[in-house]
Formats: sequence, C-alpha cells, structure tokens
Amino acid sequence: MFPMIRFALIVLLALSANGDAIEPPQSLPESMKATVDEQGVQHISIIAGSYFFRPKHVIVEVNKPVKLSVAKEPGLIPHSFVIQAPEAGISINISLDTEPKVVTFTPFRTGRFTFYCDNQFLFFESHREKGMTGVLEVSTE
Ligand SMILES: [Cu+2]
Repeated sequence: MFPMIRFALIVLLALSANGDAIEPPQSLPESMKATVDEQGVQHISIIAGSYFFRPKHVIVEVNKPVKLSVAKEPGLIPHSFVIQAPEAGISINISLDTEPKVVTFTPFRTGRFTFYCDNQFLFFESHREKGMTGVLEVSTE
C-alpha cells in the first residue's frame, strides 16, 4: 500500500473510531446545580470530551443571570457546544477550546433544554449520536 494512503487510513481510523475517546472524568458529577455568587450570578462549568459532557445535566434557576463556562479536554477531535432555546432566552453555538469559553444569558422560561456537540466527522456518527448531549434544566426559584 502507498505510504500516503496507509497514513490517511490510520488517521481516518483514529479519528472515526475511538481514537482519543476518553472515559468521562469520575471526579465530575453527572448532574450539578449552579452555584450562586454574591451578585446573584449563577455559575456552571462543563467539560467536553470524546464523546461526553460532564456534567451532562445542569440545573439553573429561572430569571437569574447564568455564567456558563465550557472547555474541552485536550485532543485532536474538535468539539462544540450548541443549545438553541430562544423561547427561553438561550441561544449558544460555540466551538470549544481547552481554554474555557464563557457565555452569559438569563433564562426566562422553565423547562429542560437539550445541549449537544454538532460536530461530525465525514459520514460517521455525529458526536451527538455518540453521546455528546446533555440537558440544561431551568427550574423555578
Ligand atoms: Cu464533539
């Protein structure tokens, strides 16, 4: 086999299968409620990895500002964080880096809103299908 083709195949396999798939860190809980600072701002941090979010269930209170920090674990595979719930005042679509990205919003409607990674490598399963999805729960005060 030509070296270039062999190289391409190895890269393809590494990226498509579970090349840098990592177990979700056990130290991070599956579910977490936002912490509130003196100013009344709710803080939540989420870590993205291949192929998970931790926590994957975050709970915030309605009508209070939220500062959401999302970072990805080191690795070749790019990840994003998407949540589209304009009916609740939440609309986020960012590509992730190992440096945390911070978004601020104030949810004005209660409910359970799905977030996910919208990346997909070629014709393989999307990251969302591989498990990169979670729920932002907006609860009453
Ligand atoms: Cu992803």
